[in-house]
Amino acid sequence: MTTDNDRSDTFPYPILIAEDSGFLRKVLEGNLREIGYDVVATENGRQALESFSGGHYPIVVTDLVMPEMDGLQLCREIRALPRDHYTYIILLTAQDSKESIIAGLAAGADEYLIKPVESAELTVRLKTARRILELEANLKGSLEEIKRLSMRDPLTGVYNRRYLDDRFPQEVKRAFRYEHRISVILMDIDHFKLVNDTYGHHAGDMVLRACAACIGGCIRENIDWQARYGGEEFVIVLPETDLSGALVAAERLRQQIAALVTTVRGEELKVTASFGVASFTPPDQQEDLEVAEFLLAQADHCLYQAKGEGRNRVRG
Ligand code: GH3
Ligand code: MG
Ligand code: MG
Ligand code: MG
Ligand code: MG
Repeated sequence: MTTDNDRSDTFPYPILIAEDSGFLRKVLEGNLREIGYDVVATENGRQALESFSGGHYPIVVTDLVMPEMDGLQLCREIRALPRDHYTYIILLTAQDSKESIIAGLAAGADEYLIKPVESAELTVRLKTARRILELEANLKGSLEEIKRLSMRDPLTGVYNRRYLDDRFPQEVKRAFRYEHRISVILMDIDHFKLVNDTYGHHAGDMVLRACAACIGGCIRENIDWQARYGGEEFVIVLPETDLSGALVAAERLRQQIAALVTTVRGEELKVTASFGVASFTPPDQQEDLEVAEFLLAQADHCLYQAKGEGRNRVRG
């Protein structure tokens, strides 16, 4: 007996079945449809594998003894395929020996059912399958969220140092390979300690947020990107940009930061920032895995110069 509650009209994917007996195939297909599942029916392992490779089938129900490719081989083939989602495989067979059960599970089946199987049992077995698939989907969602969070600076929402360390060398390598230019700007807020000391840490945080937003609004969308490098330091990466272009961008940024007003509890705060700029032009340099590090060091050196020469300026 099935009730409306057991019905599975919310499962969004068809179940892939492999069964060489035309009669049993029809019966199984009828049973599955009756309990609310869509079905794609195939006649042997080979056909099932073809369908599987071209579609999305989180649940497979397969016979064991079939011509061309049997259920054991189908299990092995599915398990060997690189997939980004789990496949729950149910072996459904008349072979009820212990050896056969062990062989089926060893080949990669999650469940071994002995024919004949009633709709009621099929219903609950499929619920087990869906619990596993749901668990996997939830875990994947959590992992994606963790990955997203691990790339971001929680205060400003921009990329963090970890992301920079990961992506910047890749971009530099790509620039080298394709003989593109790439530039980097290192920005450091001037006398930021004084902001904290005068207005408090919270006000400092607000200024950092405002600066990140200001940078975001100032750079080319989907081409340039920024990361929070340290406390009050930001790195801006400018692909396809030479030194003179990057100096222009840094100067524009300098002016916008200097014009930025952050209002905290009625107080209007203004800051300036200093900028170091470095650029990579392919023909001038030998291939060097440390180019990314070198560029950042060079930008840091220029930033130091900007600070030394009185701050609120760009040096490259
Ligand atoms: P300079 O012009 O030489 O760069 O001077 P500075 O005061 O900006 O530099 P310094 O390195 O002496 O101080 C940086 C300050 O940034 C000190 C630190 O407390 C503050 N800071 C770092 N991270 C944060 C943060 O997340 N929030 C706030 N409010 N302050 C931060
Ligand atoms: Mg068979
Ligand atoms: Mg600093
Ligand atoms: Mg500073
Ligand atoms: Mg300092």
